[in-house]
Amino acid sequence: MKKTIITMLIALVAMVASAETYNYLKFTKTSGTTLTYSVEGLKLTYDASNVYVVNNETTATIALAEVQDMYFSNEAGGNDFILGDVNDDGNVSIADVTALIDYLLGTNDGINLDAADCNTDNNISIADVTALIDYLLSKSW
Ligand SMILES: [Ca+2]
Ligand SMILES: [Ca+2]
Repeated sequence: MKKTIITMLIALVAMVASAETYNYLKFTKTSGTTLTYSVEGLKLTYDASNVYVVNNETTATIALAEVQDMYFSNEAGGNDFILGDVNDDGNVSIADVTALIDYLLGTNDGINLDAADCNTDNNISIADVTALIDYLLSKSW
Protein backbone atom coordinates (compact mmCIF):
# COMPACT_ATOMS: atom_id res chain seq x y z
CA MET A 1 0.00 0.00 0.00
CA LYS A 2 2.77 2.38 0.97
CA LYS A 3 4.59 1.53 -2.25
CA THR A 4 1.45 2.33 -4.27
CA ILE A 5 1.16 5.73 -2.64
CA ILE A 6 4.82 6.51 -3.29
CA THR A 7 4.44 5.42 -6.92
CA MET A 8 1.40 7.65 -7.25
CA LEU A 9 3.30 10.56 -5.73
CA ILE A 10 6.15 10.07 -8.18
CA ALA A 11 3.64 9.94 -11.04
CA LEU A 12 2.02 13.13 -9.78
CA VAL A 13 5.35 14.94 -9.54
CA ALA A 14 6.20 13.75 -13.05
CA MET A 15 2.86 15.11 -14.31
CA VAL A 16 3.46 18.49 -12.70
CA ALA A 17 6.99 18.59 -14.10
CA SER A 18 5.80 17.76 -17.61
CA ALA A 19 2.99 20.32 -17.39
CA GLU A 20 5.65 22.97 -16.95
CA THR A 21 7.15 22.07 -20.31
CA TYR A 22 3.95 22.70 -22.26
CA ASN A 23 4.19 25.76 -24.43
CA TYR A 24 0.56 26.42 -25.20
CA LEU A 25 -2.80 26.60 -23.53
CA LYS A 26 -5.62 25.66 -25.86
CA PHE A 27 -9.35 26.14 -25.72
CA THR A 28 -11.85 24.26 -27.82
CA LYS A 29 -15.01 26.26 -28.21
CA THR A 30 -18.49 24.84 -28.67
CA SER A 31 -18.41 26.36 -32.18
CA GLY A 32 -15.56 23.93 -32.95
CA THR A 33 -12.80 26.51 -33.23
CA THR A 34 -9.58 26.11 -31.26
CA LEU A 35 -7.85 29.03 -29.60
CA THR A 36 -4.15 28.73 -28.80
CA TYR A 37 -2.26 30.90 -26.34
CA SER A 38 1.43 30.85 -25.51
CA VAL A 39 2.12 30.15 -21.84
CA GLU A 40 4.80 32.89 -21.85
CA GLY A 41 3.58 35.27 -19.17
CA LEU A 42 0.27 33.45 -19.06
CA LYS A 43 -2.25 34.58 -16.50
CA LEU A 44 -5.72 33.10 -16.32
CA THR A 45 -8.56 34.64 -14.38
CA TYR A 46 -12.27 34.10 -14.54
CA ASP A 47 -15.55 35.31 -13.19
CA ALA A 48 -19.07 33.94 -13.38
CA SER A 49 -19.34 34.37 -17.14
CA ASN A 50 -15.89 34.71 -18.72
CA VAL A 51 -12.36 33.41 -18.61
CA TYR A 52 -9.69 36.06 -19.18
CA VAL A 53 -6.45 35.04 -20.81
CA VAL A 54 -3.44 37.33 -20.58
CA ASN A 55 0.01 36.44 -21.87
CA ASN A 56 2.99 38.33 -23.28
CA GLU A 57 1.33 38.57 -26.69
CA THR A 58 -2.34 39.17 -26.18
CA THR A 59 -5.35 39.48 -23.94
CA ALA A 60 -8.54 37.61 -24.66
CA THR A 61 -11.96 37.18 -23.13
CA ILE A 62 -13.74 33.89 -23.67
CA ALA A 63 -17.31 33.27 -22.55
CA LEU A 64 -17.36 30.27 -20.22
CA ALA A 65 -20.54 29.07 -21.91
CA GLU A 66 -18.56 28.72 -25.15
CA VAL A 67 -15.67 26.75 -23.67
CA GLN A 68 -15.95 23.07 -24.46
CA ASP A 69 -12.44 22.05 -23.51
CA MET A 70 -9.27 23.59 -22.11
CA TYR A 71 -5.90 21.86 -22.18
CA PHE A 72 -2.16 22.35 -22.38
CA SER A 73 -0.27 21.33 -25.51
CA ASN A 74 3.11 21.61 -27.16
CA GLU A 75 1.55 21.93 -30.58
CA ALA A 76 1.53 25.49 -31.79
CA GLY A 77 -0.73 24.52 -34.66
CA GLY A 78 -1.95 28.09 -34.85
CA ASN A 79 -5.52 28.88 -34.08
CA ASP A 80 -8.23 27.15 -36.02
CA PHE A 81 -10.44 29.91 -37.18
CA ILE A 82 -12.57 30.97 -40.09
CA LEU A 83 -11.22 34.19 -41.57
CA GLY A 84 -13.83 36.86 -40.98
CA ASP A 85 -15.63 34.96 -38.21
CA VAL A 86 -14.83 37.77 -35.81
CA ASN A 87 -17.41 36.75 -33.20
CA ASP A 88 -16.38 33.09 -33.49
CA ASP A 89 -19.86 31.66 -33.97
CA GLY A 90 -18.88 29.43 -36.89
CA ASN A 91 -19.98 31.56 -39.80
CA VAL A 92 -19.15 34.86 -41.45
CA SER A 93 -22.02 37.32 -41.41
CA ILE A 94 -22.91 40.98 -40.91
CA ALA A 95 -22.75 40.29 -37.15
CA ASP A 96 -18.99 39.91 -37.58
CA VAL A 97 -18.78 43.37 -39.14
CA THR A 98 -20.61 44.74 -36.09
CA ALA A 99 -18.32 42.84 -33.71
CA LEU A 100 -15.25 44.14 -35.53
CA ILE A 101 -16.45 47.75 -35.47
CA ASP A 102 -17.30 47.39 -31.76
CA TYR A 103 -13.77 46.10 -31.19
CA LEU A 104 -12.25 49.05 -33.04
CA LEU A 105 -14.42 51.40 -30.97
CA GLY A 106 -13.17 49.68 -27.83
CA THR A 107 -16.55 48.35 -26.76
CA ASN A 108 -15.92 44.65 -27.44
CA ASP A 109 -12.67 42.88 -26.62
CA GLY A 110 -14.12 39.36 -26.90
CA ILE A 111 -13.37 38.82 -30.57
CA ASN A 112 -11.22 36.30 -32.39
CA LEU A 113 -8.24 38.47 -33.34
CA ASP A 114 -6.92 36.00 -35.92
CA ALA A 115 -10.27 35.87 -37.68
CA ALA A 116 -10.60 39.64 -37.45
CA ASP A 117 -7.43 40.29 -39.45
CA CYS A 118 -9.38 40.00 -42.68
CA ASN A 119 -6.69 41.47 -44.92
CA THR A 120 -4.03 39.39 -43.07
CA ASP A 121 -1.61 42.27 -42.46
CA ASN A 122 -1.18 41.30 -38.77
CA ASN A 123 -3.00 44.40 -37.66
CA ILE A 124 -6.66 44.98 -36.79
CA SER A 125 -7.87 48.17 -38.40
CA ILE A 126 -10.70 49.77 -40.35
CA ALA A 127 -9.17 48.16 -43.48
CA ASP A 128 -10.31 44.81 -42.08
CA VAL A 129 -13.88 46.09 -41.84
CA THR A 130 -13.66 47.05 -45.52
CA ALA A 131 -12.17 43.66 -46.43
CA LEU A 132 -14.90 41.88 -44.46
CA ILE A 133 -17.70 43.84 -46.11
CA ASP A 134 -16.13 43.19 -49.53
CA TYR A 135 -16.07 39.48 -48.68
CA LEU A 136 -19.72 39.48 -47.62
CA LEU A 137 -20.68 41.16 -50.90
CA SER A 138 -18.48 39.06 -53.17
CA LYS A 139 -18.07 35.82 -51.13
CA SER A 140 -14.39 35.76 -52.00
CA TRP A 141 -11.36 37.21 -50.26
CA1 LIG B 1 -19.45 35.03 -37.08
CA1 LIG C 1 -5.69 43.66 -40.92
